[in-house]
Amino acid sequence: MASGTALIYDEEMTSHKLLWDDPICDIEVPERLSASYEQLQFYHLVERCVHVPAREGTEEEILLVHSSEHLEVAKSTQTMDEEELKRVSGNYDAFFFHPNTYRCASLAVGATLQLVDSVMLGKVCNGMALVRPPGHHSQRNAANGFCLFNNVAIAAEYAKLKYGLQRILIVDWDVHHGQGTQYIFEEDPSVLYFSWHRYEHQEFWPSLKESDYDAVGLGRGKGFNINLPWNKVGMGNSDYLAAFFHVLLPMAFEFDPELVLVSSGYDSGIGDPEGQMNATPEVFAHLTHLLMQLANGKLCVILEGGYHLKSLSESVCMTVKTLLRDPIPQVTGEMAPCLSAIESIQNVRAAHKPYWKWLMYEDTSFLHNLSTKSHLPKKTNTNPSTDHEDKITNDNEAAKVERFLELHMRNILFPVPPIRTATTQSKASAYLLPAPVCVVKEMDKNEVEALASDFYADLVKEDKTLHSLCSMLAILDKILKKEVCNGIVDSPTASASVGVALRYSVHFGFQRVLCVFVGDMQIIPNTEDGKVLVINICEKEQSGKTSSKHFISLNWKEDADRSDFFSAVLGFILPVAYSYQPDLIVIAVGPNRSIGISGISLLFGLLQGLAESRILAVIEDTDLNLIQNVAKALAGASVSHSGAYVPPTQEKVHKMKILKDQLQQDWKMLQCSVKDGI
Ligand code: X5A
Ligand code: ZN
Repeated sequence: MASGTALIYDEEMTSHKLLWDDPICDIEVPERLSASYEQLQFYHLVERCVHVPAREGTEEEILLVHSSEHLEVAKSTQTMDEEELKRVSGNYDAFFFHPNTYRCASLAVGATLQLVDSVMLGKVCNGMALVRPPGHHSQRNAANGFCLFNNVAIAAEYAKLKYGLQRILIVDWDVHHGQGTQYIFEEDPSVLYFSWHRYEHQEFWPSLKESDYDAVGLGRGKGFNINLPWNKVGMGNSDYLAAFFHVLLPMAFEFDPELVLVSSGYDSGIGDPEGQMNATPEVFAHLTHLLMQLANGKLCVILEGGYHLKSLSESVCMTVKTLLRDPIPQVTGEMAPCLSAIESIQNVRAAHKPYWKWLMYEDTSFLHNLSTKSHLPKKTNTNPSTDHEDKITNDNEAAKVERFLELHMRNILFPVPPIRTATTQSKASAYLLPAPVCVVKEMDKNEVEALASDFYADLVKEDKTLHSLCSMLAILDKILKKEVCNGIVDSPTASASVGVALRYSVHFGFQRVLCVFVGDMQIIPNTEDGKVLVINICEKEQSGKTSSKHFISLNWKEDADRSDFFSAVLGFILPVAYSYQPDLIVIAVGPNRSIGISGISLLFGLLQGLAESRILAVIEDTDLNLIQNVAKALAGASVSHSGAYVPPTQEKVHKMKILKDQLQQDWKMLQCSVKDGI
């Protein structure tokens, strides 16, 4: 299996620059690229990546998407003087030509294709291309919005042609609508295009009707264009994550792409003068990590916008760090999407209901009279949002953001534990090697007694329990001391082990431990102080135990070969987990589990986005295939889920709805519609 992360950067792409005064275009500066690269150097990320050289895109490649007229105009600018360049630039909405623009745009195309080749040929698993000019506004026959050639669209056509791909997902997290990309793939069911964008009821550039949520694609492409318009500025981490949980990810898993391309604009990040949003750099680590669960990890990230140099470069670093599989910093801020975001999410879900099986039984309906619709004429640099308190409204505040980010990054970044996964001499260890694994010596019984006698006396009734505690505690101790990131232990008495693990972690000082039980478990830990949140996934309802804020019972039974658990992971477990913000996760897989291996692998893969990726897996199931898959997921390998997604039955959707209604006041990331419960 491929490993490694490609990084593509060519200094020559900094030569494209604005030669005259133009207040609209003057933010698209060469320093965007050099500052990003320098910050990657500062964090020592460059040397950890596989350096892949850029190349020029060929005319044939550019013509995969663009007209020959457009190509000829672009080529002709190479020999123009400033006056002529200015005149040609004036033919487009927000574009400038420089004599070296054609060369740079051609390198941007070629760099993107080099990245696609590296990933598709298995030289690396994923990667990022730092390119200028950007691409997603560019259309078949026109430059637009700082974009000359549509790098990502060309890459998608190229991948279809060269590698015979049938399903490609494009995720456009730039704050502007990539209308160029939408036009190119509108009728194409083989490319699923997702874009969120600042929209403000069509008042924000490019102010198009077709950027709204009801533009779902045309003809055979119906259902394969997803627009999530933001009608307010100030959207933040929880709004972006809610969009992924409740819109993009379920669609993406049902679509089951063979390759994921990201139109990666960071103007959706805090401090950006265009976006006026509030998302902090670590959210891009989470978005990246979530997308790494698709297409067997084949993820190509291509730079688009991003105009606040500090915000841009820190966000680029968070993205690359995540591609390299470093543990992920906790996302900061209150985990609750704002009302306006929920309204947008509700509307796009309603618009797509006819096209996606997972939405079939969801009771989605349009929200036409948007409560947040502004009737005021738009003024720039005002404060239109009432949902968000600390947004960036002027240059002075943009400088404040710079200082904020300096401090913020120091607070959230932490040293990566030297070893990723710990295990004891066990079934799991064989599968982990030669990954960076530490095989831990069991604690001896006296040590365990000294360490944990306060916690386990009532749980330990047999010698075999004590024995498995020795292994578990040795590993947990290394996780708590940050010597390793995660660990896996097989235990004949998983519930007792978990009971002790939870008490030990809380005793150690952890404030929020998320504990997921899969299968039959006997001992249900005490959750009363809120320091433990239990999600119990079992076949039958536990007698006398109904769900409450910190004990959630999800009755779920999969039919053979039907992984309908995916929708519960994406739409329920993940939102609850992100709302809780755990600092440690314990996952126990017991006997008689009602969930298949792909569901469990997905759970392990996704939950690594939380708790700085600190996970203890306690496995009682003796299925070697299961142990191997969990070990792989913990070691950071991308697990293939292809073809595994099956939408849940009506009965299960109904069951989940009842739980959601009951819990969405406590765990606000569950909210995805306005009429129930808000
Ligand atoms: C790539 C990108 C923005 C164009 C804004 C024009 N373009 N007002 O972010
Ligand atoms: Zn943009």
